[in-house]
Amino acid sequence: MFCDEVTVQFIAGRGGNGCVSFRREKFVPRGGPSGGEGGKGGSIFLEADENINTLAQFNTQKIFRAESGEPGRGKDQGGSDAPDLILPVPIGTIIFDEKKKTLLGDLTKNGERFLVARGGKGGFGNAHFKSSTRQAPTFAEFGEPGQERICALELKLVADVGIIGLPSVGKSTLISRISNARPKIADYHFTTLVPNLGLVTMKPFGGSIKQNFLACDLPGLIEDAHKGKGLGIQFLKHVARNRVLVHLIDVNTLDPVQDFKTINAELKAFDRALAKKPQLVAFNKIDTIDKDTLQEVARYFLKKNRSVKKIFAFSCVTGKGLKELLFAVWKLLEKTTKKPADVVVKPDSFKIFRPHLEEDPKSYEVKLIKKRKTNSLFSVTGRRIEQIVVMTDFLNPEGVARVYDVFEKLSIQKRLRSIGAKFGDEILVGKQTIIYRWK
Ligand SMILES: Nc1nc2c(ncn2[C@@H]2O[C@H](COP(=O)(O)OP(=O)(O)OP(=O)(O)O)[C@@H](O)[C@H]2O)c(=O)[nH]1
Ligand SMILES: [Mg+2]
Repeated sequence: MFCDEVTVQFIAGRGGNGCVSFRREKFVPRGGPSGGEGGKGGSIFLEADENINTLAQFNTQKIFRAESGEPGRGKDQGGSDAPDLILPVPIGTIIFDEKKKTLLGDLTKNGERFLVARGGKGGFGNAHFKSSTRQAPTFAEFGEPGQERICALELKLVADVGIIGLPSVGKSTLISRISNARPKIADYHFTTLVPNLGLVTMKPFGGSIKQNFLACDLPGLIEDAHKGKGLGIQFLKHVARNRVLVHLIDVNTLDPVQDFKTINAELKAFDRALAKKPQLVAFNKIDTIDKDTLQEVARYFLKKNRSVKKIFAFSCVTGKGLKELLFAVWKLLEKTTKKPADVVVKPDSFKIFRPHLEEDPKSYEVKLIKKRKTNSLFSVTGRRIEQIVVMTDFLNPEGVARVYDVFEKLSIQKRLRSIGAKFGDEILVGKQTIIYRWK
């Protein structure tokens, strides 16, 4: 089943808790702290995979979870990290936030990855907190919860060439003649219900082995498709990424000029940019008419459409004219981008989107939320400080003391004071409230 829009929830793995333990060895009366660090929780990545062409797997499963990291152990042993969960998606998958307002990522090359949910950091064991002033810490951190995120995924197929036209003009027949795609072909309208991708190789048509491109056969359009007629225009979004369009017209049609106009009007109604894409116009099924009639139809068509400089003519049945069409497509492709379509992308040039790395983990913001006579409410937001707080065991006084230390070290206390915080005020960090204890 083809599917090009889904909403999915991703829950990354929690970090393992840090461990509190002390060395117990024979003849060593007071061994030091030896609690190890918890392992990292698994992150969730989406990875563009050329062998997949639909988001249908996300129709049946809506929530994905990665595993949690192992807790730390005594004798300074760290827990192991949980494996990342890598979910293959089709090339051309676009990732939005839940409300579809912010574009988060766009996977356009095979192997490219997007981090949808970051695994939690493992908690430090008590061994980590040993210092000259704190020789026997009895606290450890909890593991950080994994990031949770709901994303809307949308697929826009990334084909070089889109084949468009009215129903039954032979779009599917053409792609099956020139590529490895084998869509359903039949002599009734709307045979094709979803787009089909095919890799066109020009070698059988006298081209070189390097000359190949991706083509996309789209469901037929009819007049008022943009108002929902026929299969509607929901698939036209896939055309947005085509570099070139091949516009097919059945040579037996009553009025090729009108057919051409109808399709172009639908493109324009959907998105003006689509109507401006370079188009090659071609008559199909020329095996069904004689040469003179073809010439006459072509002349009439060109006269009525001055903007069309050349009209191609071919037959999927006899193969006549296909070579010429393909070479023209290739030439146009070369002209429409700097890169020829056969450039192979090296694996190390793949982008990995990690939006969180762009923010400085140590930066934070302080704000006055509610001014009250006795205890005003402030907030501190920032990746690192929120992480420390969420990983703290607030039932352990030593753990709490460490949070206050961090407030001083990162000058959060001073910044809060500068905006009016006083002894006894409340400070919200994530979901945790901390009392401002400085006089
Ligand atoms: N004689 C002849 N018939 C053709 C040619 N190309 C396609 N056909 C026939 O035209 C009919 C429609 O072909 P399809 O490829 O299914 O048309 P389509 O444009 O994909 O149609 P939709 O998917 O419904 O939009 C089929 O019966 C094909 O066999 C051709 O070059 N010559
Ligand atoms: Mg079809």
